[in-house]
Amino acid sequence: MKILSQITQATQQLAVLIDPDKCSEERLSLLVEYAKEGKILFFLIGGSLVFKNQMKFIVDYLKSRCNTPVVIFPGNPSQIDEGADGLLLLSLISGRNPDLLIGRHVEAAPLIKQSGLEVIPTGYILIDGGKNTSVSYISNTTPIPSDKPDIAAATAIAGELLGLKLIYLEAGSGALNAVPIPVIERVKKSVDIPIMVGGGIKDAEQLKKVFEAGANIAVIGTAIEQYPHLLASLDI
Ligand code: 1GP
Repeated sequence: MKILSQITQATQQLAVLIDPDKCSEERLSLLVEYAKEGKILFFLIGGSLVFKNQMKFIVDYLKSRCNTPVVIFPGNPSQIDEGADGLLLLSLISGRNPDLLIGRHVEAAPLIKQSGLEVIPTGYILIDGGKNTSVSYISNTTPIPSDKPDIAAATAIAGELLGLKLIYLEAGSGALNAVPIPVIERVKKSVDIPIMVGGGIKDAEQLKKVFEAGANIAVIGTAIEQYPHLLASLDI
């Protein structure tokens, strides 16, 4: 089944974000075991800043050991790896940086078109997570204030009307605060496309609240990076 169809049908499913610079073979092998147990809907690989040349190794490692889809979450076009299954084509619609609304897309479009990757057009919306994050700093954009669900909802509706297929509400990796529940609830009520929520989710209790607020998919990176067995305790 196509990844977007899986996302659209998903309720309360988990995507695990792998930062290619912070990934060991030991950790990957644990993630593969949890993926085989059905705990992970798909892997996301990438990040705002990636310095080590490990993308291909990680993609090949996962693809050769389990059937869980591998989706590129590109911080820049150099992170696109043809061996993966899909790609989030991110439009940073909470920001006003033209490069991240259309510029990078133009640069990468021919490569993406010929890659054979399943492209998932995604409205990427940054929500203030209580501290400045890499994604906000590197993208040179200001997140939406966390107490402004109306702005988040209007932004998500605009993304849906523009034809995007997925909304990703992002507090930023390692955020102090996850995306607030009222923001998730408001966005969920406002659009008919699926919603993915990530940044700062640290435990099972928080994850449950994010799901109850309406997230189809939750993304966890840092907490699982620090303690992969967290996956065992999650009710998914
Ligand atoms: C970042 O939303 C993801 O893009 C995951 O964030 O690392 O805080 O889990 P964390």
